[in-house]
Amino acid sequence: MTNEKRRTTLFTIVAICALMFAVTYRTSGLYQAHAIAADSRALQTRISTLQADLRDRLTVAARDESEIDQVAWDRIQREIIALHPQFLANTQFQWQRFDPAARVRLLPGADGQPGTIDFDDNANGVIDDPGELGATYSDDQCIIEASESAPSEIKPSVVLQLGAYVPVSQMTSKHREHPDRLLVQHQGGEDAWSFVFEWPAERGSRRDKDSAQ
Ligand SMILES: [Ca+2]
Ligand SMILES: [Ca+2]
Repeated sequence: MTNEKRRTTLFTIVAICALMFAVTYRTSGLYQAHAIAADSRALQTRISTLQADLRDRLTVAARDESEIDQVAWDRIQREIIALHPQFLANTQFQWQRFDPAARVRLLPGADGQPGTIDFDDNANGVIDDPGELGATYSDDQCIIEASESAPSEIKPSVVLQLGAYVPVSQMTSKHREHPDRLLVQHQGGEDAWSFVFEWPAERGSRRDKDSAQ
């Protein structure tokens, strides 16, 4: 075999290998994309089933009892968890109520200083001035204080707005316009998802706000 023929053969082999690698890589990518899409659909289906079960039990409880109190809500949670024991492992339920005077407050976070400690977050020539509160990438915190709770004494802090949902235990009176809602949050080893479920649905919009992640 001449050198020219050897080069041609080698080039052909390399080209075929590259083509096979590209096809394999592409097929693998498509397979992964399909698998992710299938997992997402399966999760959404399970969340929809969970929401339907929640709605059914809340409807029955509301029909049989004048008010869904903490005892009834605890019972409903136990029933729902018994229906979906594995799916609801590491899942938290929280009944929330709108508090028009709740304070959404910014705090300086664990480092105790606005923004990042010892850093001029807002580039105004002053390190850790109050204007840095809430700086991006810092450890500053945004918290919600129910109107029935005492204001934070941590300084500096700023109230960004009034009005937010708080745990029902911190807000006794129902709001006329905003229905109560259930916050369901799951944090598993490999997955995390959450959704908000308004109740009673007929008092507000009947949408469930899902955010499967
Ligand atoms: Ca800070
Ligand atoms: Ca500054």
